[in-house]
Amino acid sequence: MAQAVRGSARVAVIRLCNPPVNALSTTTIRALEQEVNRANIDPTVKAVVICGANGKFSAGADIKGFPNIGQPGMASLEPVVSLIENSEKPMVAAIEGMAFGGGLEVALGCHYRIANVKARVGLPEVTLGLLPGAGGTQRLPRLIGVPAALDIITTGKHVPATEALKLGILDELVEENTVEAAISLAERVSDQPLGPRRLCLKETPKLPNMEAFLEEAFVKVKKQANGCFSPEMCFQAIKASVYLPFAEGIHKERELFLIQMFSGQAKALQYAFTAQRVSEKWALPTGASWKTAAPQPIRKAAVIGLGTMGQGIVVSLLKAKIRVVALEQDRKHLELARGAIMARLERVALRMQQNGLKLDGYMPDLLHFTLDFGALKGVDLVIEAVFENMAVKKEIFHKLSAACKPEAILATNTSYLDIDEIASVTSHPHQVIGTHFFAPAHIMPLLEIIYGQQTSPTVIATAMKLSKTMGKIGVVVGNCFGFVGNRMLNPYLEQCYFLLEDGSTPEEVDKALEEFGFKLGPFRVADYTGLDVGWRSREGQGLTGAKLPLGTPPRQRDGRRYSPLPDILYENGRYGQKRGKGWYQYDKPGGNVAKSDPWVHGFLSEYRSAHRIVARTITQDEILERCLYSLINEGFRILSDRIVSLPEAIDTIYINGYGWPRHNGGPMFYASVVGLPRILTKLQKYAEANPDIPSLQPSAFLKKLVALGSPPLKEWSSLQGSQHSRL
Ligand code: HSC
Repeated sequence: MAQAVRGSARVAVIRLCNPPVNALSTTTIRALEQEVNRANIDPTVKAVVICGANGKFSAGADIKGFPNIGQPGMASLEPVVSLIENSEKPMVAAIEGMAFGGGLEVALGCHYRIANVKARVGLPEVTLGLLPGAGGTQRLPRLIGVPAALDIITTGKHVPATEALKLGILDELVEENTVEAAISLAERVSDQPLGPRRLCLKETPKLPNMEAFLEEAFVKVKKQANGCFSPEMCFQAIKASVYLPFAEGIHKERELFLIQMFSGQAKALQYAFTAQRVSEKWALPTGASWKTAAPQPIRKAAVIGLGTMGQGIVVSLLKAKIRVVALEQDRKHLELARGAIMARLERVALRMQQNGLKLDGYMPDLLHFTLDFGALKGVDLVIEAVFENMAVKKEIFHKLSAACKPEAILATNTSYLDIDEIASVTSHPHQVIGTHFFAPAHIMPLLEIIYGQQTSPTVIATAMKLSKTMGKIGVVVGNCFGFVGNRMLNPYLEQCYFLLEDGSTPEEVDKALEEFGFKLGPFRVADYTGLDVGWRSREGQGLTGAKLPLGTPPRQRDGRRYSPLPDILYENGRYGQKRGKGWYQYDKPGGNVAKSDPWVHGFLSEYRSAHRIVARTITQDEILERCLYSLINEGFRILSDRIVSLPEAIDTIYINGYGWPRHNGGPMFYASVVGLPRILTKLQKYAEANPDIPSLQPSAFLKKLVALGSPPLKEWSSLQGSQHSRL
């Protein structure tokens, strides 16, 4: 609801009120329209301030109402924005918290915009597969020019108020009492002419080389979009603001908005938005949940093991203003880590400044380096980030159990090891939890939070709260080898290697998956992260070639097919980019421009001849089906094992931690779009042709869903069995 509140003798205040974020639902839009009309005809009102309840202007159109768009009775926002703009009384937007999407469009209809210094503005519709549909694509370029509007609209970025002021989106910033400041601004301008303040009457500023600029910008937008259509559509609408009169531009915007609203990509992107929020609401089969468990405060944390992951975790904690004790095993590693962390902190501070974000305090002041476990006495949380070796981790947790206070949370950054086994060596196993960060840890948004058999709900709630404080997306998952993300990755990677054995090249596999929407294909990712990482993990599990018992037939292990290809490359010194050669070649060690490597092609043909494999041409469809369907199949197994019960959790993990293209909604959503019967049939076909690859055998849960007539994704969790869990 929008409420009218009398602000002063002459200024009416209209407050958008639809908790929690004042989303613009049909009811809110109608109420806003009614209040604007009322103010327009009230002769005692000289000016109007529009603000939002509870310190938030508005997060934009109500996403939950999108399925009803186009249906009778749905309100339209643009006419109300025009009503505001065309009012004969000055309209002032008082922005606190955020003005996003339709919220900012309402503010752009106002004649003046004043904001709190901590507010953020933006047009994030593109991230929902849409474009701003209430005049944003026509008014913003008129206000700040095409280059800046393109940047904001095609990326959907959140713009801090300080930057928005510099760009000219805002007229004034205040530290506090935003609404009062808006009322006094409204009083000051109540007799000023409104014509120059109406964006619909302005022309979009033209650049001298407008056409060339737009051509170049289009190429850039398309490249960055990676197969997602909405940035391209945003571009088209902004272009219309340059060449068409305002009314025609609005018409064009509407036309493009409706095309997008009903597209598959918009559905996938809106699903991804909701899936993330649904996944954050965890609940255990015991009934404990985010509603019942209260988090403990984390004021001081420790990180043990300051390799690349540990360094990133330290930076993430510092960014969240948590004091950190950083511990290494010897002086040499400690000093190396100190240098690397300080350099990262400088880069973070610089980036924050460039983005107009205020730095409260100096991050290094919160950091203490040590070699002494005794320094852990007062910490509320320890995150262990040493290399993946169970014996080493157990030794550390045994020490931690003695060194830390009993209520300290002991977290491990393992990416696949058993949390219960690690917890078993401590005297407080209920305080032990897995926090699986993704590299680079201070940048990647995902945090897999793994609970063990004895982990207490308070500890889970604390890990989730910490994740939010660090600006990450936490997803709670059960304990199994590889948890969710890496467990699903295994069959996918296996297929990538088997495809090379069967006749594909790394380039073909990467191309197929990059065209599907991954930013990098699996072989380019391997070169980037380093082939040594995978090798060490396999070595730890006794799975590298050198560890095979004598006489074991190659490409078979315990009756199952395996591919030694990545081990052979690693053992040939091909570590990836860091060595200048891996699945590709690079101009120098550390180079990042991948070029085809004749050595790799020659090696693959020799390998095939040695194993009497007749190479065949493999289509892009087969590459996609084998890689993606085997990954999805493992997702169904994870659901039936109740490692998570909601497919949304798997999708959130894959989008935010594994580069799955968001506009495809995540693997389980994608499966529901492709159709479960098709996935089952293809898996059956590939499993029959490859009986020694068990991961291709269709999961029992997938078969069950198909037998039930492929119910929609939101019903899957209720079909997993009687012991229903929200995880
Ligand atoms: C738009 O505006 C289209 C317009 O251009 C044209 C429209 C024309 C047609 C109009 C016809 C009607 N709606 O994220 P959090 C909920 S498109 C509904 O956990 P945070 C959210 O689901 C919109 N609900 O909190 C959650 O609910 P739950 C463009 C919304 O502090 C709760 O609020 N705007 C909602 O981490 C808290 O959210 C955007 O894309 C919305 N618009 O982040 C902004 N926004 O408790 C999307 C949030 O039931 N929102 N909710 O789970 C965000 O980015 C984040 O939510 C914030 C807050 C940064 C606002």
